[in-house]
Amino acid sequence: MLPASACRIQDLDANGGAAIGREALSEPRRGWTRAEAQALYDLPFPDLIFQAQGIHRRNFDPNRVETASLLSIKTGGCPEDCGYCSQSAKYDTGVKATKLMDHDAVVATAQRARDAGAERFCMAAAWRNPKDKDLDKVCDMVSAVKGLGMETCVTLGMLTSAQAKRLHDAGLDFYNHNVDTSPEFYGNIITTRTMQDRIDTLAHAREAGLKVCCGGIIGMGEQVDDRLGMLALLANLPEHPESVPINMWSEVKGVPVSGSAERPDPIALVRMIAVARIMMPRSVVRLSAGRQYMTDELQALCFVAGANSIFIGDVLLTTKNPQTERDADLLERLGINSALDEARPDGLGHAARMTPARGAAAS
Ligand code: SAM
Ligand code: DTB
Ligand code: SF4
Repeated sequence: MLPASACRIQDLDANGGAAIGREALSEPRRGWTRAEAQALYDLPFPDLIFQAQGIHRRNFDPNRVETASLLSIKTGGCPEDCGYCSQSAKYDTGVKATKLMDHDAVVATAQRARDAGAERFCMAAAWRNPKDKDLDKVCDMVSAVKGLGMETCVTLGMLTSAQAKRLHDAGLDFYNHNVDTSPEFYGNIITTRTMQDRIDTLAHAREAGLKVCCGGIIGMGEQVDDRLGMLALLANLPEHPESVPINMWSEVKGVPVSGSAERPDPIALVRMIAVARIMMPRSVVRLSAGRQYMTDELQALCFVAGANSIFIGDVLLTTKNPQTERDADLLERLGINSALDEARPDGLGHAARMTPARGAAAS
């Protein structure tokens, strides 16, 4: 359980600065209200970024971004009706349903991802929930990927406590299960499972000893209030998720959301990342789907606001992600270190090139 620390928005001074001790601002707390989230969100942009950067620096290396790689191990044909998703069998999106991938093909893909600079491997299946015989196969995949020295994550839909325990015993580090949006907007997007179903699965993952990866999507036609409601929901979970993916809706033709979606204002995205950083100071915030629409400058602002994880690889599940070369180039220009650096064939990532060898004259 998180310590109920005393940090409240009313403890911030008129400029959004910390009127209370710096340490208190870095402590995770629960009991966030939407009004507090809104007050942070409404701060003048420089004050908001200053706050977020301060908290980021007290909890993380500000010049490092985590890299994860995604693989769809079972694509399409899903019985759920998530209105944003290309993989629901309810919509005509052109995505073909496949069977669960072969074990060796998954492990070979993970190995390539590791060699290309991914620290974590996330395996996703388009299921409402896994059948026990499929879970056996996924557990074997998890153990093999863990054996490659990578962090492991899976996202398989709803889990029972016993299934979560089995995944934990197989060596799984993280379970990804998103709340997706605010409780109020949820019913506009999904009707085949409830928000409470999702909270229950998150509790089963936690009880089994798994770390939790939980976030949501913006750009589905929701209001800023819904985005902040989603952040308050995440920040008021019994424990903050260790990873918080913020996805910008990755456009898919043929799904209900495509009628109402409007791509979020870039500044609104940065504000949201900054508020997530302040509300969940020790969570890794992943700038997740939607980076293919973002300029380098927007991504740079998101990193300054506290985002410190990305998916690498040219595809996410069924939609595009920036080319790995573009990501490596961007991080290089920003002087941000990552495992992409370490995976360079010359072994001379940013850190190695900027640090003069001992005894060498700096030029
Ligand atoms: N079927 C499982 C489930 O939904 O729990 C796991 C896979 S599902 C693809 C995982 C998450 O990906 C969803 O909860 C949603 O947040 C995100 N997602 C799916 N389609 C997306 C899209 N088009 N754009 C952005 N995020 C998306
Ligand atoms: C998450 O929050 N984002 C990832 C991962 N968890 C599984 C999924 C993004 C999917 C984007 C749409 C697609 O490529 O189909
Ligand atoms: Fe199925 Fe997951 Fe897509 Fe929903 S988000 S339709 S559960 S694959």
